[in-house]
Amino acid sequence: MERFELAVKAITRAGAALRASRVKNGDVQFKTGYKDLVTYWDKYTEQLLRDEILTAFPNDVIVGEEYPPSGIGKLTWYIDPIDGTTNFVNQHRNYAVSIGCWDGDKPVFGLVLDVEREAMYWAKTNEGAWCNNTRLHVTQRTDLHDMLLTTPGVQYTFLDQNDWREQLIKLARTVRGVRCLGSVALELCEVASGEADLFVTLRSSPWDHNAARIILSEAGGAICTVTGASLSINEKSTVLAANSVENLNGVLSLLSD
Ligand code: 2AM
Ligand code: CA
Repeated sequence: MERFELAVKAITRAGAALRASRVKNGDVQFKTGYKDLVTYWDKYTEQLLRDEILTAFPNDVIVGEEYPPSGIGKLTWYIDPIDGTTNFVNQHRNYAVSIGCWDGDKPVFGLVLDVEREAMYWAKTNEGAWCNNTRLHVTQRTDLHDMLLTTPGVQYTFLDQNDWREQLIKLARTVRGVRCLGSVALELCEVASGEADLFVTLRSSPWDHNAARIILSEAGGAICTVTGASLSINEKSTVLAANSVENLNGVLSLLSD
C-alpha cells in the first residue's frame, strides 16, 4: 500500500473512533493550564495512527503532538490526533485529525479530516486540493474590506497582551469580519476552500499546520509567518495565510505599518 492510501485508511479509522467517543470527566487533563487540554482520546488516536504508519513504514519519522518524535528515515509524518481539543471537549464538533507527509522540506501530501462533518480535505503536491470529491480553490477577492479573517483564539490574538496585538486589531477593523473556529488545520482549510480569505495565529506547531498548508497552497493560497518569513517545517511559529501572495504581502505591509 502506498503512503497516501495508508494515510486515508488510518485517518478514516481514527475519525470513526473519535465520532463514537464520549468524553468523560476523567478523560481530560490540563497541560499548562485550564485553557490547554489533552484527553485520553488525543493519546489513543495518536497511538492508533503511529501503529498503522509504523507497521507499514517502520523507518519513517513521526512527529506528533502527544509523544516524542520517533524514526530515522527521510519521510516525515506530522500528525495531530485532535486539532481543536477544546472544541472536542466542549462541543464535540469543529475538531480535526491532521496528517502531513513531507520528504525533507518538500511537501508530499496532506490530509485534514473534519471528523464530525466527515469532510476529508486532502492534497497531493501538484495534484490540486480537494474536499472529498470536490476541487478546492481560494477566493479571488483583492480588497481587504471584502474579506473574512479567521483566527483560532480571540483571547490570545486580540485580548491578551502580545507583540502583535495593536496591528492585529487594526487588521480586524479593516476586514469585513473576523471568525474564530478554534482549529488551525480547519481554518487553513477554510481559506483553501474559499470560506475565508485570511488566517492568522500567534501560535502553531508543525503538527497543527504541516498538513493544511499543503492543502492551502494546492488551492492557490499563500502562507508565511507574521513577519513575512517562510514557515518552518520543524519549529513552533506564528502563521499568516491568504488567498494569494499579493494579498499576503498586503497584509504584511498593514501589520508592519
Ligand atoms: P490543539 O487543539 O491541537 O491544541 C486553538 O486555539 C488552536 O490553536 C488549535 O488548533 C490548537 O491546537 C492550536 N494551538 C497551538 N498551540 C496552542 C497552545 N499553546 N495552546 C492552545 N492551542 C494551541
Ligand atoms: Ca492536538
